[in-house]
Amino acid sequence: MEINPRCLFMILSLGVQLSPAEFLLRQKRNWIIQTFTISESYSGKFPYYLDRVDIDPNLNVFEITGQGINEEPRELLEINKKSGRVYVLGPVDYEKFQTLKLIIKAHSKNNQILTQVGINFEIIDANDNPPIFNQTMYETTINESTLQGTGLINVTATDHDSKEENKNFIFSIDSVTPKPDDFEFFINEVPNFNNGTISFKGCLDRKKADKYILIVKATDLGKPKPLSSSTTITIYIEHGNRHRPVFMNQTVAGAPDSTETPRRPSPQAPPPAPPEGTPRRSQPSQET
Ligand SMILES: *[C@@H]1O[C@H](CO)[C@@H](O)[C@H](O)[C@H]1NC(C)=O
Ligand SMILES: *[C@@H]1O[C@H](CO)[C@@H](O)[C@H](O)[C@H]1NC(C)=O
Ligand SMILES: *[C@@H]1O[C@H](CO)[C@@H](O)[C@H](O)[C@H]1NC(C)=O
Ligand SMILES: *[C@@H]1O[C@H](CO)[C@@H](O)[C@H](O)[C@H]1NC(C)=O
Ligand SMILES: *[C@@H]1O[C@H](CO)[C@@H](O)[C@H](O)[C@H]1NC(C)=O
Ligand SMILES: [Ca+2]
Ligand SMILES: [Ca+2]
Repeated sequence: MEINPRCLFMILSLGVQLSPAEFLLRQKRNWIIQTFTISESYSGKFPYYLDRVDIDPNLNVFEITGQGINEEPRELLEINKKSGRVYVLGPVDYEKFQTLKLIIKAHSKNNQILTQVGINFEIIDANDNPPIFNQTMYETTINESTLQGTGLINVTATDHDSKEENKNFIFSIDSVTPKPDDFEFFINEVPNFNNGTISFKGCLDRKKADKYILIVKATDLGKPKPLSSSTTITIYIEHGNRHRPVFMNQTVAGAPDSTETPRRPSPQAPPPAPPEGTPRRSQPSQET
């Protein structure tokens, strides 16, 4: 929210002028902008001493208002009206607040001239968000005859930090199970608009494994400590040239079980090995 200092000053002047006793009160426009910085990354104890506001010794501060005090983020700051000492009472999130604007109102001790001082607190971004995948797991089914270099599946991650180095990240493949023999998976390391594409080099052979489980990591470039998160990608390999599977005795007691959706998108696909813990509902066709 932008506060126009002139408007505030006018509102204040009107309020003061309503009192006849203070009719002769003169207002002085005195905008001294002092700026402090607060690091989002502070991880020590609260409250902590931050800095001092230079309060003119001829002034009597009677009110300090604004963000961090009586506006969101409330009760973040405490400023001593006499000493000007500023204490930070809790953590602040740069992703929510980048600058806090406060107003200090004071009367001069001798002639009651009203003074307003604006002070700003700038929040410094820290790397406090890891890049997060848009799904905790992904799966896809690919044909055994898929050519190397083909994009198999896309993943997306986003990092909510603000500074470039805190929000930029790279993808990497942490592990592949089982370990592939004569081929390898890869992912584009520099994400294209936060998207990564999994591909492979070499030759797929379903006889060696009919599925691979990849742990893919997104790691940001934040300092001093990069943050990361992972996701699981399951890639089922299917035969390129098999017959349509025959499903036998799939329905119990008449009506088809509508909650039991097939795992594979392709109707040509042979049935997958059932995942652990689920009852086997169909049998694969006999190989000849
Ligand atoms: C991945 O994204 C690219 C670019 O948007 C798209 O062309 C491609 O079809 C996608 N691949 C898969 C497997 O979804
Ligand atoms: C996550 O990202 C992938 C790849 O960009 C996309 O295909 C998928 O629909 C997204 N999922 C969600 C839940 O947004
Ligand atoms: C890649 O990222 C851009 C921007 O975030 C998005 O608009 C696009 O849909 C994404 N593409 C894929 C394939 O996920
Ligand atoms: C797999 O490949 C075979 C033969 O090359 C083709 O007939 C079939 O449609 C493919 N299946 C998928 C899901 O792409
Ligand atoms: C299917 O189930 C019926 C009744 O339970 C049984 O008689 C039949 O032999 C089964 N068929 C196959 C191919 O398993
Ligand atoms: Ca941050
Ligand atoms: Ca980050």
